[in-house]
Amino acid sequence: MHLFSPLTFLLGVLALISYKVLSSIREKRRQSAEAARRGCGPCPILPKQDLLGITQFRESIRATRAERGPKYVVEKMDAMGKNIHTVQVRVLDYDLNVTRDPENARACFSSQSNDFDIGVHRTQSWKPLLGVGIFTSQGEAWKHSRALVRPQFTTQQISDLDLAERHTRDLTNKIVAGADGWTETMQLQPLFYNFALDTVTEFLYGYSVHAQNPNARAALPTVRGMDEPNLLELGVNFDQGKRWIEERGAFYKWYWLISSKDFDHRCREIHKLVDWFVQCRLQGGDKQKDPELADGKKKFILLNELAKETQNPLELRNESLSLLFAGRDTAGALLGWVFYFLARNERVFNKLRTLVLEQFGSSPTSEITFAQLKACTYITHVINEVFRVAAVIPLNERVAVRDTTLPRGGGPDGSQPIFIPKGRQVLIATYAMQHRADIWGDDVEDFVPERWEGRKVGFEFIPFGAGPRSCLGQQFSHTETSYVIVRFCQRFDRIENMEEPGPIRLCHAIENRSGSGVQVRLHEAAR
Ligand code: HEM
Ligand SMILES: *[C@@H]1O[C@H](CO)[C@@H](O)[C@H](O)[C@H]1NC(C)=O
Ligand SMILES: *[C@@H]1O[C@H](CO)[C@@H](O)[C@H](O)[C@H]1NC(C)=O
Ligand SMILES: CC(=O)N[C@H]1CO[C@H](CO)[C@@H](O)[C@@H]1O
Repeated sequence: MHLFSPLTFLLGVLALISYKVLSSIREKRRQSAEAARRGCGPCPILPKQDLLGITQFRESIRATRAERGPKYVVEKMDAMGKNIHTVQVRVLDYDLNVTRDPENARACFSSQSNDFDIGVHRTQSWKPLLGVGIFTSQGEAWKHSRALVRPQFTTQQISDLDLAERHTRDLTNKIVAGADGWTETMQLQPLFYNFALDTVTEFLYGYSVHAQNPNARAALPTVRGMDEPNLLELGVNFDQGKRWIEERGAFYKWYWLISSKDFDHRCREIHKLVDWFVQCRLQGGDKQKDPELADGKKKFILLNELAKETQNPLELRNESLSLLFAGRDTAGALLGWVFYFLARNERVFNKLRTLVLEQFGSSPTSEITFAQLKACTYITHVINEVFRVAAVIPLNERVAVRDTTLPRGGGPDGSQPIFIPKGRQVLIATYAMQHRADIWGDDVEDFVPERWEGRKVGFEFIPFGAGPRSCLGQQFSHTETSYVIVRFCQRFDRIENMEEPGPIRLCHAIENRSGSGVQVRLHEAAR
C-alpha cells in the first residue's frame, strides 16, 4: 500500500506552501505592529533590480572577486544618498540590514545591550575547522570561553618582547641587500604571514612552527601514541581551510551547500597537529620543558595556562584553535598594509624613521622596551591610519537575539529608530564607516597619520570590535607590529613601491589584505 500517493503528496505541498505564505504574512504584520509600538520609522531599502534579489547577490560576489568588496558597499550606500547610513538589503529570500552609522554600531556592540550576539552562520561555517571556542560560540558557552581565555592576556604576558625580537630577526634576515644597498624587488606579504604564524604558535603552544626559518626548528619530543607532526604544513592547511570557510560565509544561510573532501582533509590535518601539541602538554605534565628556551627564563605559554584550568583535550584544541585563527592572518594582513602605505608615502616614512631613530637609536640590536613602544605615539597614529584606510576587518556582524531596535536610520531624515526583529542579521560596515567624509573630513581617502593627533574616537573606529566581545589580542598585535616597524626603520632608510600604479585592491577574506601584496624594494641604511 502506498502511504503517499501523488495526490496526497501534491496536497501536502500545497498545504505547506499556504502555511508558509500565511505565517510569513502574519510575521510581517506582527513586525510592523511591533515597529509602530516602538516608534520606529521605515528604513531605506536598496532598490531591487529583480524580484528575487539575485542581481544583488551576483553583484556583491563579483565585487568581492574583483577585490573591491568593501568599496562596493560604500558605493551602494552613496548611490542612495550621502546621508543614508543604514539600509536594508534583500539577498534572495534573506533580509539583511547594513549600517555605517556609529550610533547603530554602538547599539550592536556595547555592553549595555544584550540584544545582539554573533550570528549562527559564523558558528556553522567555521565549526568544522575551529570547533566551538571563544570565536565561534554564543551565549553561556561564549561566557565560559571568555572567562577561561581572557586572564591569559594580561599586560605582563603579552609584553614578552623577547618573542617579538627573535621572530623579527628571522624576518629581517630574509631581506638581503646588494652591493648598492638596494634589495631586489620583493613581495613582503608572505614574509609577514609567516612571521605572524611563527609568533602566534610560539605564544600559544611554546613551539614556533618556524615557517620563516625551518633550520631553527629544534627536535620535537616524542608523544606516546602519536606520530611526529610536520609543523610546516600548518600554514598551508590553514590557508586552504580558510578559503573554504570564506566561501561558506559568502553564502549566508546556504553555507551548507559548500562542502568538500579537501576541506574535510584540511580540518583533519590541522586537528591532528594541534592534538599533538595538546598531548605533548598533557603527557609532559608540569615537567614539560620547552626545547627552545636557552637562557633559563620562564616563558609564557598559553596552552600551559589553559591546561591548569581544564584537562579536556577537545576543549584545549578548540580554544587554542580559535586563538590561532583570530591571531594569525589579521596580524599578517596588518603588517602588509603598514608597509604598503609606507612605500607610497615617503613623507610619512621619513618622519616615522626620524622619530624612531631619536627614540630607539639607530642600531638594529638596540634594546626596545614595552614602555618605549607605548610612548612613541606616531607609530600608533600610523597604525591607526592604516586600519582606517584599509580596514583589516572591513565588515563585522551581529544577530538580534530578541526583537529590538537600532537608534537611527528610520523615518524621512533617518533620525528615528528602526525595528530589528529577532534573528535579523545586521552587518556593521566598518570600512564604510571609516570612509565617511562627514566624519573624517574631505581628505578621507588620503593617508594622513597626523589626523590622529589629539583625536578621541568612538564607535566610528572599531578595528578590534568593541564591547564584551572585543578583541583580546589588541595589545599583543600592537606590540608585534610596532616592534617590526622599529627594526625596519633602523635597518632601512628607504622603501620604494615597485607596483604599477592602480586602484587599491581590497582582497577581502575574513581579514583583508592587499590584493596585489606588498611589492617593494628596500634600501639598507649605511652604518
Ligand atoms: C591586527 C590584528 C587584529 C585585528 C584587526 C583583530 C580584530 C578583531 C575583531 C574585529 C574582533 C571582534 C570580532 C567580533 O566583533 O565578533 C576580534 C576578536 C578576537 N580577537 Fe582579534 N584581532 C587582531 C589580532 C588578534 C590576536 C593577535 C589575537 C590573539 C592572539 C586575537 C584574539 C581575538 C579573540 C580571542 C577574539 C574573540 C573575542 C570574543 O569573541 O570574545 N586577535 N579581533
Ligand atoms: C532592517 O530591515 C527591516 C525589514 O527587513 C526593516 O523593517 C528595518 O527597518 C531595517 N532596519 C535597519 C537597521 O536597516
Ligand atoms: C570541540 O569542537 C568539536 C567540533 O570540532 C565538538 O564536537 C566538541 O564537542 C567540542 N568540544 C569541546 C569540549 O568544546
Ligand atoms: C591569507 C590570505 O591571503 N587569504 C586569502 C585572501 O583571499 C585570496 C583570494 O580570495 C586567497 O587566495 C587567500 O588565500
